[in-house]
Amino acid sequence: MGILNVTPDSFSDGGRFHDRDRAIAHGRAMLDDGADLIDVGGESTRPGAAPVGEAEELDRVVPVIEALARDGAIVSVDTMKPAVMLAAIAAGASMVNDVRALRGDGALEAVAQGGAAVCLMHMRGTPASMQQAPEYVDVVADVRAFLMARAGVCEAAGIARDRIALDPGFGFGKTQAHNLALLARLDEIVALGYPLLAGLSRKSTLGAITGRPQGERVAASVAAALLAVERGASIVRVHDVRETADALAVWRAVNSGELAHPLRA
Ligand code: 9MG
Repeated sequence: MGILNVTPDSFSDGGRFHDRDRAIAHGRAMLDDGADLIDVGGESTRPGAAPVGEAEELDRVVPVIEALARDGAIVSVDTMKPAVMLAAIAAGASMVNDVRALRGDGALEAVAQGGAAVCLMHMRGTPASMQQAPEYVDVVADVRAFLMARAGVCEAAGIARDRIALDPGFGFGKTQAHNLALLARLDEIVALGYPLLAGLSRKSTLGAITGRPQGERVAASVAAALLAVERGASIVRVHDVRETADALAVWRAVNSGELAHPLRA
C-alpha cells in the first residue's frame, strides 16, 4: 500500500490544481513501482497537525481518488469523517482506512452502507493526546482485544468478515518499547484470522533505533516492512514502494523458490 498524502506540506507549490496533478502523478508512480493499492489521505493524523474541515478534505481527496480509480487502481481512503468515506466510495475507493476504527459518530453506518472494505486501526486516545504517557498491561494482548472487539462490532453492523482488515497502529499511543513488542509479536494479532495491515514507514521508532531523521529512514522502513510480512502481515503501508517491493520480491523468491524475473545462467 503506497501512502499518498494530499496535504499542503506534501505537494504544495501554491497552486491547487497543480498540487492535485502532482498527487495523481505520485500515485501513478507508486503503482508503477509495484504498489497494489494506494491510500489517499487529506488530513494528517500526526500529533499536533491542524484539523481539516470536511469540505476541504473532500476537495483534496475526491478528485485524486476519481483519477486513480479511473486508471483501474485499487484505492483506499484514509479518513475519520463519514461524509468523506461515503464520497470517496462513490468516487471509486474500495477501502476505508480509519485510524479510529469506525468509533466516530456515523462512521460504522457509512462503511456498512457504502459497501467498502475497512481497515480498523488501534489508537489510544486521539491524534492530539495519544502520546501522553501511554500505558498498557500487555500491549499486544490489549491491542488484540481491542481489534477483536471492533471487528465484532463491525460484523454485527453488517460489514462482512472478509471486508475487514486489522492494524495495531504503530506509533499511535505507544512508546518505542510498545511498538517493538507489537512488531515482535505481530503473529499473535495475525492469529485472529483477519488480514493484517502494518504501518511503520519512516516512523519515529525507526528514528530512535537508527538515530536518523525521517527522510533517511528508507532502509529501516524496508527492514520493518519485511519483518512485519514475515510475521504474517498481508499489507504494508509504505512511502518507499520501489525499495519495499524489491525487498519483498527477494523474500518471496526465497520462500517460494521461484524467481519473478528468472536470470539467465
Ligand atoms: C493514516 N495512517 C498513518 N499511519 C498509519 C498506520 O500505521 N496504519 C494505518 N492504517 N493508517 C495510518
